[in-house]
Amino acid sequence: MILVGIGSNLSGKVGAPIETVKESLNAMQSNGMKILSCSNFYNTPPVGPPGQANYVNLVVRLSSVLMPHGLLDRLQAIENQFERQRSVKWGARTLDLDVLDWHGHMIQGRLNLPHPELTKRGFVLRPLMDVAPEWRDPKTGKSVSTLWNSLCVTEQLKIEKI
Ligand code: A4P
Ligand code: MG
Repeated sequence: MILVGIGSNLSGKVGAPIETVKESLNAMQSNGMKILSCSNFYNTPPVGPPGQANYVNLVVRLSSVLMPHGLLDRLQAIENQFERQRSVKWGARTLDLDVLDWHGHMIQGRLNLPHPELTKRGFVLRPLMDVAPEWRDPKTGKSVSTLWNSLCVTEQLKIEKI
């Protein structure tokens, strides 16, 4: 399965983060990605430099004939279309589209798969459970619910369904 994580915490040309993420779904559909299912939307506290607004986070499950790097290129083009600036690592952004998994492949380089931070992040694991409860981390074989349950309860409670 192909899984993409979506995040936004900065208003852009189409409006507030929630509008940007909705529009990004249309852009993905027009760029060779068929959205099979979409998670709930979550309000999540920022991981990274302080002083940023909360994020809207979600995960989509896709079907696509695009190969992993082709998919990354299209996703980055969509980020740019929504005025994504790349200045501060983990800084505030209008749109972030991360490839979380591409059919269980493990790759290192310009594209790292599975996404290296995925297993520690409540803002990814919670929506991932909505769209792919059967998903397992290709590296460790751990299920998404096991990974979610290994986060502390205070972290889990910060991930609020919108
Ligand atoms: N890259 C490598 N692997 C991947 C992948 N699997 N998916 C490369 C997407 N990109 C991948 O990413 C930097 C480079 O990573 C890309 O050029 C690509 O070649 P970027 O999006 O330009 O910069 P970044 O997002 O600041 O860095 P990074 O390391 O991708 O950060 P993350 O992991 O995306 O985290 N807090 C909350 N609550 N919610 C969020 O969504 N997101 C981040 C960003 C931080 N804190 C957050 C959230
Ligand atoms: Mg990113």
